[in-house]
Amino acid sequence: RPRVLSGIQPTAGSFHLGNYLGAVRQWVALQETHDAFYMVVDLHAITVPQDPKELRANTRLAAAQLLAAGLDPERCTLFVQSHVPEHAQLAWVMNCLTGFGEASRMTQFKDKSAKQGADRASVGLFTYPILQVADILLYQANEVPVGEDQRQHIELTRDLAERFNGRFGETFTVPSPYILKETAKIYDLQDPSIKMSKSASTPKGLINLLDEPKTTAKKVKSAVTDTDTVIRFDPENKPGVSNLLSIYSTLTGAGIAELEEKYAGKGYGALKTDLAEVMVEFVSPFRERTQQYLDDPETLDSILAKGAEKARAVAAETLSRTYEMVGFLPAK
Ligand code: AQP
Repeated sequence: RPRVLSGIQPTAGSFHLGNYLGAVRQWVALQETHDAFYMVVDLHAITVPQDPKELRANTRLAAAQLLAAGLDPERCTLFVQSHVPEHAQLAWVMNCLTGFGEASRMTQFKDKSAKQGADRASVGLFTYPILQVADILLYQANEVPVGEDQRQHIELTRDLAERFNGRFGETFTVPSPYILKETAKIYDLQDPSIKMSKSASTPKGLINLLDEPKTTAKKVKSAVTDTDTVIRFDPENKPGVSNLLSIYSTLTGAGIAELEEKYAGKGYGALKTDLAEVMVEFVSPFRERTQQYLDDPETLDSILAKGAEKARAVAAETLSRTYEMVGFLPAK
């Protein structure tokens, strides 16, 4: 079976619709066909300041949401990144292989550090993509299911894997991004020119999966569209409507053309009312299942402990081979 690896940050509490449609939904599907490793990336979370208590609670909350979304610990390996120390260890080796200029070109760092003020951004935020390289290479992943915003980091992973293999000998699998066109980028409901994101979106533009279903319905109904009335998939000229159609289509399995036909001659109101209903039907059981996992932290922690054990077996082997290739003297 080919292998997949991906991760999600525990920082925001609730996952948002972009996280789910862009990434987690694919994770659930891929556990059927792939040897799948999924993790809650708490090491990445501390690249920006975190409250320790909240970080711990949000890490459990992220794992509970992944299980609620449909990850099955019998079918995939689900773990917390800091439970597998090899991530930080391989990241150091990868840091030493990366050019400063090369790391400086990562657009996510540029965007995020610009928001924080360049002097306040941590070195961790700067090297975040290189930790991500280590995350992926440790598991010899063939594919990495992510949203479009991560494409550049997967490119860096490919470059560094090839560089390492070229310099020290064949060690790492060179991975490919797994990005579904339809859901590669879910847009903000109030400003469809930007991606839906926990840091850039306004509360009204961001669908948090754990919001009250009532709130979710309200946000969908007040989504920004355009002054035209035609319901047509045309991301360039009608980004708001197209975003709603993508979301609707993915959540229900109805094709875009089918939806265009269904709503021909009807107003935006009808589309939004129906989509609000679809969203409520999706988020209500998701919220309940998440709560069930949170109510039983012992079971949750034991799932994560088993996951970490399985992950470490693979990670330790790759790290030990990497150390050998680099020329570190083995400890007796
Ligand atoms: N709007 C989106 N559309 C499609 N995919 C998205 N992803 C995030 N936003 C969208 C994908 O979700 C996965 C997990 O991402 P993350 O752990 O990096 O989450 P994040 O970066 O904290 O999410 P945000 O909201 O994008 O955070 P900020 O505002 O900090 O940048 C990834 O696969 C990502 O591609």
